[in-house]
Amino acid sequence: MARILITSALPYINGVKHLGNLAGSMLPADVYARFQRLRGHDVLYICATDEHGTPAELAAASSDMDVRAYCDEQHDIQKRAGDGFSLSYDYFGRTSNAPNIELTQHFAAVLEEKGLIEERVEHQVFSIDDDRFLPDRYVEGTCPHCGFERARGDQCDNCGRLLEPTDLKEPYSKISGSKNLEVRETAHLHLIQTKMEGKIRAWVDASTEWPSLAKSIAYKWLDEGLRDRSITRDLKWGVPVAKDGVARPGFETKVFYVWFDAPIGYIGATWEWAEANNGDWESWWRTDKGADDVTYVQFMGKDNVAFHTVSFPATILGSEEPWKSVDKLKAFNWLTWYGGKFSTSENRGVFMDQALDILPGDYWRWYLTANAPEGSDSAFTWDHFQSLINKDLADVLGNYVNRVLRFNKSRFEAVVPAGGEWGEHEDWLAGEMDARLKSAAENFEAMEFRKAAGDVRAIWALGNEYLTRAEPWTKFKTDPDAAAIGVRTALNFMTVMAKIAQPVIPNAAATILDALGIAEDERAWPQGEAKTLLTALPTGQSVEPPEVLFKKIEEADIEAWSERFGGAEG
Ligand code: B3M
Ligand code: ZN
Repeated sequence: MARILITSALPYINGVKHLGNLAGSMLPADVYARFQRLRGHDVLYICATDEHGTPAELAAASSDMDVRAYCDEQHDIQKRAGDGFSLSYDYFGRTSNAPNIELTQHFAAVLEEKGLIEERVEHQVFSIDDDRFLPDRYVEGTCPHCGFERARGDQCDNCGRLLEPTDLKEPYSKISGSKNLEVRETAHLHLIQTKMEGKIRAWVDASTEWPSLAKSIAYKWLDEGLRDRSITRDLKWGVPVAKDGVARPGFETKVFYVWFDAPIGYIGATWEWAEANNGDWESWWRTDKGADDVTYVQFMGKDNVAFHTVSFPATILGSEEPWKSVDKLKAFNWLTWYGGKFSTSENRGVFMDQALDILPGDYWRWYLTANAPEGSDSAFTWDHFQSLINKDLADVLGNYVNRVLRFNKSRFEAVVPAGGEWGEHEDWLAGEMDARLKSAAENFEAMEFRKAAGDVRAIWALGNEYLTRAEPWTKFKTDPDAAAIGVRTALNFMTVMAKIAQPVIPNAAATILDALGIAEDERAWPQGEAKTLLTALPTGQSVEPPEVLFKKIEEADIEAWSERFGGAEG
């Protein structure tokens, strides 16, 4: 039994995430966590809301709420959305909670001792009317590159370039609209990443188990050369720049930059988990306290990779303390909405809460896994969604389950029938199943989710092909024993079909396993001889058809949803 620590990028607090965010971090992390639990491993899956920084303050202000109250509310909303998608976090914490604050201040202190943090004077935009500095998104103005008039202080949404607030032309305050601004000098803490370059590169070189997307992004940043960066901001909401409860002189009105404390939040949330569950967080994070046998796996979208392969390692490695660092980093491209961006304001795309309004979580989980943006970006379209759901879930899986269980009920009194002998059709099924099962396990293990879903689908399809060969329907009248072995094998195979579906569609899989009378502790990933797996159900065990597993998506649904959320013409 291995110990596997899994984290997915922490969803930012300013509103419910869209399906693309789900597809590129939380969902694959969950699928992987479920798979590894089914394999019998000791898994800890940690996530949290990322709560600090200007976007949180601005979102709270525009809802007319105190920022803490806003974060409390949004945290609960995101927690509920995660539950609706059956995200099986062992803990869903918050970066604004006490453990993360303590850890962030600890790391800053240690890094400073090691000579990796320095105070440097910077030029910052100050608003005279608001009587405060305007970091990041608090200032907007004209982009110096493309002339876009509402560029934000940290980035231009039109040309995508990263900006400094002082780069903007005709700047104005996002708070009051005031143009009465000036540039003032103020001190900030800087993380001296340039001193860490060699160490980080050596660590990336040694990280042989990262999938290629993460690795290539890491090298791109290293090759461009690391830059020292400011890790504090003139804001109220965030981790105070203090040590042991005492504010650092000159930093009374400053906090740490959100990207400094957010990844530390993985550790903070594990600490929260430990407090709530009487667990030992250090045994997952400190290699001197038991974490040397932990495999740590991270999931995230490609825009977050630099922060996890350069900045966070600078914190962790720079401390020279025995912290666990990532072993496997799985990154994703974008899920697009018809090739473009998801956007609430332009009514393009489905957000997590809306998705659950129209269909249960399993439908989305299947689509987003089978269509994971792995090798390249992948586009969501309603037609594609409809066709995957109707074919894979309703026809191939759902229809098989229904046909077999209904036939068994009408002909064999809803119990696993005895009679008949294992023969050539069963040999055929066992052989095919064996090869596909191995491939499915390898692909889940390698975090190749599209391929893994393809194997799962191929195994489901074997069931239908077996029925065509064994023909229990036709044989029943002339040779009831031949029908019995056919149905019995089909039922046994159904247990396999459902067990391997558990990582991706846990609820539908549970419904099938319940119908087959499989106990909770007998639902592990199927391992061992194919023939043993296909003869495991005790004859005489009662098996009842479940309610319809998946309903088909109709043309009328597609029309209504395209209208509501945007579609081809959008
Ligand atoms: N909150 C993801 C984002 O909002 C960011 C991830 C943090 S992971 C430590 O883009
Ligand atoms: Zn621009």
